[in-house]
Amino acid sequence: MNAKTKTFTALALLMTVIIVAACTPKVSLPVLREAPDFALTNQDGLEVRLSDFRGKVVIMDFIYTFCPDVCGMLNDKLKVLHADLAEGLKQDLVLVSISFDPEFDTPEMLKQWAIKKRFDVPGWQFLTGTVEQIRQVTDDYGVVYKLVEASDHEDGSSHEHVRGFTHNIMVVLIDRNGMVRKTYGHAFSPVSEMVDDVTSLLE
Ligand SMILES: [Cu+2]
Repeated sequence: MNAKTKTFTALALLMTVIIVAACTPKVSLPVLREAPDFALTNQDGLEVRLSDFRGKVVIMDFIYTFCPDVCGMLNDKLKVLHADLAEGLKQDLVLVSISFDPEFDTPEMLKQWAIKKRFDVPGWQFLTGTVEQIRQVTDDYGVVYKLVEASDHEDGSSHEHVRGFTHNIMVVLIDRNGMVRKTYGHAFSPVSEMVDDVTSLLE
């Protein structure tokens, strides 16, 4: 090969690499399992099933409205995720927040919380149910939570106005076919990771 041919070959190779890189999605998420279905009640008092959203991508988290910090932050993150998605993809993403404090989080309470905190993405579902229904869905999705009694406070103090749970963080990404594709287990995972993941399922 003369120098010219070599340069040409190298260029052609480089172009191929660039084209392949551009055509390959940034992420390729495995299919983990079928997402267990449920029927719960939303902030407008309407029954909502997970299977209602077949054909859409669902991002679902588990929260309680009295949470002093993490649950609100998590929902702020879902809002940013929606904002950061490409314009043409937004309408195919459904946000779902399920309360694990159904005794306190009535539909009306969830509605007020969403208004107060400006969780105002169109179609966002805030779900609650009976204690048994919530126990089932949290078991199905590996959500761990425990009501902390006032007497449990380490300094022995009592805060009657505080309703506290210790809980893990569970955000579940479900594809258009109702399959779990990824879970996020900590509050500080970057939104950009979720944006890439959701985009890979929507495109
Ligand atoms: Cu919380």
